Amino acid sequence: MKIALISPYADITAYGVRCLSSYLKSRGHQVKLIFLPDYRDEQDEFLTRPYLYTAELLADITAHCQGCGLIGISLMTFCFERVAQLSDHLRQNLDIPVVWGGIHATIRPEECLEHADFVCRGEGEEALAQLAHTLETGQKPWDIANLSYKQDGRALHNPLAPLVQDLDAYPLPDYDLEDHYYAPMAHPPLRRLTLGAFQALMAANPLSHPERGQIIYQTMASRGCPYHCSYCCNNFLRQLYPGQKYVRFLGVDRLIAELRDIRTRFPFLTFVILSDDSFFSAPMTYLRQFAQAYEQEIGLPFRCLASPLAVTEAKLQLLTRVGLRVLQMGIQTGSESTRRLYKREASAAQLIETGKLVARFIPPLEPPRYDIIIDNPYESPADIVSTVRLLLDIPAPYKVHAFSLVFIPGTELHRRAAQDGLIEDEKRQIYRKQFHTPSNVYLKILLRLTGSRWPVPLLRLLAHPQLLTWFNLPLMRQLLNSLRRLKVSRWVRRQGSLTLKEKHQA
Ligand code: B12
Ligand code: SF4
Repeated sequence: MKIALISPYADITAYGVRCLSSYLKSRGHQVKLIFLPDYRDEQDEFLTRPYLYTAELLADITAHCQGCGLIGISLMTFCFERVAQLSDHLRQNLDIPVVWGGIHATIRPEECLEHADFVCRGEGEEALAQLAHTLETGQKPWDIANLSYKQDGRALHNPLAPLVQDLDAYPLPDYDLEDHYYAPMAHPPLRRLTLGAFQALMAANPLSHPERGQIIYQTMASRGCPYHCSYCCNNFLRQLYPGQKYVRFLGVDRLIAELRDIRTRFPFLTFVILSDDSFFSAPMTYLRQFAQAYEQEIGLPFRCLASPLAVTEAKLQLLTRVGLRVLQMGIQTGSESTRRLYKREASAAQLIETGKLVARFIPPLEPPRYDIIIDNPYESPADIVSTVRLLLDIPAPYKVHAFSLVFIPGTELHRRAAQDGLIEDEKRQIYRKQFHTPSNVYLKILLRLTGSRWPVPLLRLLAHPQLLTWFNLPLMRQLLNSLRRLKVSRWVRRQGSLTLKEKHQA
């Protein structure tokens, strides 16, 4: 059967969608991949209204899906509104079943069934292949594990299949480029993803630095996370699989085979990002094997994520020796009560010790990236000050990424916030919320300065609760936000011009 798979994500990595595509191909199906990359979706204008596709783009996607036997769409929560629009349009204009999958479909299948014929919960390789097979052979798909659908207006949810433990059984993610299409900045018409267009789009990824000769390849060595932070999707997902091994790593040989394949296909990709939830949580034996093979066969600089409790000197030594250059680590808060709320296990003292340890590896490590969560309505100015103070106890340089807290549906924190009456309008507060749009811009700037060369005593003064409150007053907020918007629109224009350049190359 021919299946169209659509990715609404801002970047064309769409790892999960590519995994599905190659699996379907390995089961004898044909796949057309459609990417709708557009970094504008993170702009403030979409806080008050949904990001939707133009009528021309909808018509073009519909034309591309003609002749397929099944259409699959992937989504995270923040793309719900545009995916619903696209799916409704496809179902109105084509007589082809539409199936949704991805994290939001897993969390809220009933809501998704308002706009889709089928919903896949959890990992989708097997369910999607079986769905395609049953539809192709005229059988009924009612018994397929992980699938939800409606009968007589009632949503039915089939049981979940156990998690696949042997990830090596899956083929490499689909980077064939054949039958791959994209709409730059979500502008029609869809074009073929030529090698030149692929290169330009990868270079336009905010994590790439083409000016430094760094164009990224992003992938994952594992699925799952050993932690269960109350605001994170893993908190929801691991409850779906009680008693099962939740964190699973690819074999080193399989991971290296993928990277080798990518190097051969795309020699212009010069920097690897392992976006596993916590690559550092891999056992030392695994990391040793990885380091040896990576050094011998790949040798590119790389970036990965670590949970503070998983960082050890031995792991840092090993990985920096073979190319680890950027380490991203969640610090999230310096406040003891927020730490308990988040169910984060590392204490403030452990975070500072880990920060000091990491600092000893700069260079070859670049200044590490520390993630912090801000805009938490449960936090007092004193909690916020303790976060700034904790950061100031870690030796500079480092870069702070401040993310605005979103109550992701399905998580413990979402339940708590709903009970506490903090959620009035989910679309506005959650679905359209921009993780990068801080309500407290002063705090965001202050956090950025912590890892810089600014004198620590001055930053301690600037982190006074009174100042934090004062700069958070509506008028100050408006002023600071206008300045921030100027910066964001410059950035978006830059992405736009890169994509235009790519048009010429294509
Ligand atoms: C890598 C990653 C990214 C990358 C790349 C994302 C991409 N486009 O591929 C980057 C860094 C760009 C990114 C960005 C964001 N991310 Co992100 N990201 C991840 C991460 C770590 C891995 C995703 C992944 O590849 N997983 C592995 C694959 C195999 O799983 P999968 O994608 O879920 O796909 C499987 C199933 O879901 C299913 N499936 C998926 N699609 C479909 C479609 C069909 C038809 C079917 C049948 C099945 C199916 O089958 C797949 C294979 O088994 C996840 C956390 C996680 N561990 O999953 C967060 C995660 C998806 N991100 C999240 C968020 C919030 C974001 C941001 C919004 C954050 C931000 N702005 O700061 C942005 C969005 C950017 C944008 N505008 O697109 C949240 C989503 C929460 C939610 N409910 O929506 C997650 C779950 C993190 C978390 N722990 O909470 N992300
Ligand atoms: S460590 Fe990160 S990925 Fe893992 S559960 Fe916590 S927030 Fe989620």
